[in-house]
Amino acid sequence: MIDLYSWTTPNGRKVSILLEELGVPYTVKPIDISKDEQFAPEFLKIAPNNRIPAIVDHDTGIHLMETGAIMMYLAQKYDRFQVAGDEYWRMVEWLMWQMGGLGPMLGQVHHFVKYNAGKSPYAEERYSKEAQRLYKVLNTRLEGRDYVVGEGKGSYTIADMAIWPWISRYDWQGIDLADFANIRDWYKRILERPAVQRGYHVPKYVQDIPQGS
Ligand SMILES: N[C@@H](CCC(=O)N[C@@H](CS)C(=O)NCC(=O)O)C(=O)O
Repeated sequence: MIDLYSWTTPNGRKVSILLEELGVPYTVKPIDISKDEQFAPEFLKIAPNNRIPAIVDHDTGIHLMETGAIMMYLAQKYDRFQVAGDEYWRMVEWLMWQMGGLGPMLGQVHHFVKYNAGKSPYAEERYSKEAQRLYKVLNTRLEGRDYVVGEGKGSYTIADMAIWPWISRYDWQGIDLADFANIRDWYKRILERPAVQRGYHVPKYVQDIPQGS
């Protein structure tokens, strides 16, 4: 049995979507980051960076923070939503692109543009421009592909699951998905998956899922 420590954010949803896709039993332990529960000493024992999400796998005794590590661990454990051979490294490449680029940069857009508008025009411009650049990179990657890994129909992997929850906040980022047709189609394709619809609302419902307009 797996314990998932999480909250209603893109990083949290990456892992709840994967667990729902895997269809394995898990227990949700909500960590309300608006109440600073991520700093509780008990949580820090499994997540020393005081960020959600984290997991404890009681089958193996392992605990993990960092979504990249958690997703690779779960994909390997169940041998699902990953690919073999050279394509494995393509999947890792796009997973790391999300971890090191898309997530942190869009997080800055949320911070400066949505929550602190007007306080730092320089930061708003810098991160909005970076968001546009990253969307263009992803849109180009998705040309002729259903998913970020593979050609044509390709393979739905943890790389898609890591990227999708960040794109689901396109409206916070001042992004019109009509400008990125490949992303819009990919977004809607993944949105149709029942596991994604369930995983989005973990640990609780806060809003309807943006439909990609
Ligand atoms: N690189 C980390 C990022 C995790 C992260 O930033 N989580 C945010 C929520 S999306 C958080 O816990 N924020 C709490 C805080 O800022 O104190 C991962 O991928 O797991």
